[in-house]
Amino acid sequence: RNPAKAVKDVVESAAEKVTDVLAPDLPGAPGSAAPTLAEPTTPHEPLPPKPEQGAPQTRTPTGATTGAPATANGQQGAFLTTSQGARLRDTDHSLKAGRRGPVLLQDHHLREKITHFDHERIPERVVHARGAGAHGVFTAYGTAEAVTRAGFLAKGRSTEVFVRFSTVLGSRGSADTVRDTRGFATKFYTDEGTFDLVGNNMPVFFIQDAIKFPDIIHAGKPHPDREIPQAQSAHDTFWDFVSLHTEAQHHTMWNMSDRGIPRSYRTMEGFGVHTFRLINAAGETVLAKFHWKPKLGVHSLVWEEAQMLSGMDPDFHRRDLYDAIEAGAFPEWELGIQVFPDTPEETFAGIDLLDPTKMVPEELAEVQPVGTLTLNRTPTNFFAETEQVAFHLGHLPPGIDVTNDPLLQGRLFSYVDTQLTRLGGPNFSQIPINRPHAPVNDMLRDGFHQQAVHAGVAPYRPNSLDGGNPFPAGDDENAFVDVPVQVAEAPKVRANPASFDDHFSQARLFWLSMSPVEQEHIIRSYTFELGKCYHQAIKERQLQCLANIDPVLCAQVATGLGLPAPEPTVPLADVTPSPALSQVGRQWPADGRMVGIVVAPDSDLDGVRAVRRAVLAADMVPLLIAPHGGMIGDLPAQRSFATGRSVELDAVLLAAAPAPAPDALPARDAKAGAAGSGTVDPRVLLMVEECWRHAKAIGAWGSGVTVLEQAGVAGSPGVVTGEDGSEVFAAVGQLMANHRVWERFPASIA
Ligand code: HDE
Repeated sequence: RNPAKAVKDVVESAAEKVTDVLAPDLPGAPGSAAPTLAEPTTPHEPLPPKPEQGAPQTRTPTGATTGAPATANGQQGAFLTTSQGARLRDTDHSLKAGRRGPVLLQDHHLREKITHFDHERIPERVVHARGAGAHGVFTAYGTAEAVTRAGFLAKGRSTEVFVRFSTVLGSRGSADTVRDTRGFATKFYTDEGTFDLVGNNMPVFFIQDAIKFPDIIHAGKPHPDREIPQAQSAHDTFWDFVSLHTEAQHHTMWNMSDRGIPRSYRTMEGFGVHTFRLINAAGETVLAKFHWKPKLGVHSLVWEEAQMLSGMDPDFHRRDLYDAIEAGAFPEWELGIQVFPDTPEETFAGIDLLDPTKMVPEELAEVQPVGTLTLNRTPTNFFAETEQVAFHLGHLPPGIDVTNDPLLQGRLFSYVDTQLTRLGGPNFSQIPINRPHAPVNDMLRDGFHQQAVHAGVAPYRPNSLDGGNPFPAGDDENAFVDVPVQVAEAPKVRANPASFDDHFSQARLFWLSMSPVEQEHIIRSYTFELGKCYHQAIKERQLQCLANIDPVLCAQVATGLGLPAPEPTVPLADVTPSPALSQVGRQWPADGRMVGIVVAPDSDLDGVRAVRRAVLAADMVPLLIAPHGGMIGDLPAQRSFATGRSVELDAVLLAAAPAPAPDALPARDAKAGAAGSGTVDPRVLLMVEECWRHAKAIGAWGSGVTVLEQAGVAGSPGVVTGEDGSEVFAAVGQLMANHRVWERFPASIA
């Protein structure tokens, strides 16, 4: 399947459908004689799931059957029933003693319906509550075969996957575009047992030891007294903790960078963070770190855009993911591994591989591609799949093992434990989305919500009553290997290795690897977040941390806060920057990008049609924005000036200079009475101003050029004009491959 062509077909057919819906001879259309849509009265079977949207399969036999269909989907037959299958006549009225009388206690249908509703909500995840998931497939290149025996990484092997992306701090209903770390958790349903790679979009973590996890999360979550702010790190308790517990400084730097506000899940990198141990067929081991590389490149929002989106479209990332998949523009990532020799020191190039606050720059250890992940199916039911999916680091196939990273070790305990409360008991792996696709023959029995009807009498080993079943796998029968790593003869201590004491060198490495524009964004986010704190002592303490990372960074933030910049208290680390960490200076495919085209009835509609075709041919998505909804000539308006806003767009093209529509608010300049202004709808001017501020490409032709002049952006970088719309779009498309018109951002420290 050619995703590029698929997007084009879907977008074109969607545009046709818009036209169809608006055609007057369809039911419900204005002027149509046809009846409006009504509830059907003839009984029929439930509607089938959307095409290609079946629930996850299971290959796990559940033992003896009770007679219920193995693939029961919860909805069968034409008639409404109770949960026990008794048909019902009425679900709209309670059973009452007379039409005006009291409701009777005996109304068992009412009580069943309300009781179930009362318990529909389950506890949200204590962290990563807000998320979006999708199904897909992972196909291996075979390049990892030399270092791991994991079958799903063997050449050409395809494995079904479910991925859940998330923010960390916010509640389940919080906005997608807040400044935060993003979760990137992947469940590989391998035929040797499920493998969960439960990573983030940043390669390092706040803390080195799992015992500090409740502390960092309590500090980041809303204040316990007033429960504000929601899904933000810009508050006193967060900065109190990270400035005291300085091992958090490296991760905090990533949060304050553009990585904290991704443009899309599709443009995020993913990292396993910890170092894992891989075992090959010969029993040899290496240490390895996992990386996900997005095919569309790493791309972020700008802070004002992110803030506006939190109000305009709190579901921005979720919608983007689903829209892309449903349009056939399947998001793709390449899985890569950094491989290190498995030495007793567990270090590489002087970097302690067990310290999760440290990364290994790609320039020192290349990320070797091992396969491609393609997300190609949205969930059928959010709760059943995205909400009930349960990841766990201990879900490991033969060929992948853990290391002694103390953060990883604590996580091995936490993830099953949390499901006991969240999913109500120990049988969560029987929930459809969590069912392994490998045969399961465990000896776990009973417990809340047991779904299986296990056969046999001997769920223990050894036994003779069940014929000895289940049997342990022999050496050559691909069992999980616990690598017999030598454990040091050492006293029990609550202490870290000395290398864990370096808290600033990699934060400095990250800072020095950024382009001037990215550094400016980092300065602004520290200034914003610390500016939201009330306690002076916390701001001063964080400034001290910044001084230990880089005096220029510290001085700039101090100026913004109106505080003196302290001197470093530790020697500044001598580090080599890693250019791979910067998002600037590279070109990426612009597939799936949104191009707004502002049109009006007097636009050159043939020109607009040609531009629309050119946008589709470039695998981007054209959005026609017009003074009103409905049709502009024979073209459907997808947004009106009332519903469209710049933050949804990656670039804007102006094919008109529309006069203020009746629903427009008075123009700012018109109020001031400025000469020559006020002839363009102020919402169009605002759109252009915002696109300019957010460093997006802008193009105009014909009367559209007037808009650029009135918005005061004509002639500036990344603003293209011409006689012909298609030529203007060609130039804009080139600019979009850079992601932003970077030179438009001020870079005060350049
Ligand atoms: Fe998690 N984490 N975590 N975490 N984590 C959870 O598990 C925890 C950490 C990550 O989409 C919880 O099922 C501890 C690092 C993701 O369902 C919980 C520690 C990384 C998700 C938990 C960490 C992550 C979680 C909450 C410190 C990146 C969402 C609900 C030792 C490598 C998975 C749940 C999803 C979720 C505990 C640190 C990633 C409570 C104790 C480091 C992506 O078990």
